[in-house]
Amino acid sequence: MLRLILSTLVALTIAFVVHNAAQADVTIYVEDFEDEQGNAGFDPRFQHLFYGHSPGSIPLWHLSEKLTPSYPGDFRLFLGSQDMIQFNLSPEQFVVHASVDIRDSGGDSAVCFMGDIGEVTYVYRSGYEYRTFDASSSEIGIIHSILLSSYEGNYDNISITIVPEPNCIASLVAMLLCLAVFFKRFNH
Ligand SMILES: [Ca+2]
Ligand SMILES: [Ca+2]
Repeated sequence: MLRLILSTLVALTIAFVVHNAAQADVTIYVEDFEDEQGNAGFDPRFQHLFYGHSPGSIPLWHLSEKLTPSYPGDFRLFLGSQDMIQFNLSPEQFVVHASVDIRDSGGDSAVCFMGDIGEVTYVYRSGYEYRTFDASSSEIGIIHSILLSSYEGNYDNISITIVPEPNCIASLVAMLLCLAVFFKRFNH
């Protein structure tokens, strides 16, 4: 009977600690293309690198000003230009999920989520309503980049979910399992 109680307690402790560790350490950053004052601006945790041709004086990209609640600040890419986004994170932080809202007023807008073990691409064809596209590490591994490309697309709310180094959680589980074994032996 005592053994059953101890085992149950250990199992509950493991579940509780792992659950709380995972909950506490999950961070979500959202690039909403607005600064603290509601003006157009980039989030320094997202690093943008632009590619593409620029005929004449037409810019490759543009940040929309926040004008009204129905017109939130967003980001536009033109004429097949591309924006390669990477993340300014510490080496112990890993992106396990990413999403982006896309709308398009005249042509195809695409997003490619790139991970350690693969990538996934979505193309949104001429839809004026915002739609969310996402990818997770279960499909493509740890996510390291997001590539946007469009002729006339708007992007908003690029969201990344970050967890600490997987080893931290793994060591914690290992430590608790040792503790469980110890309790079981102690009880024999
Ligand atoms: Ca926004
Ligand atoms: Ca912001």
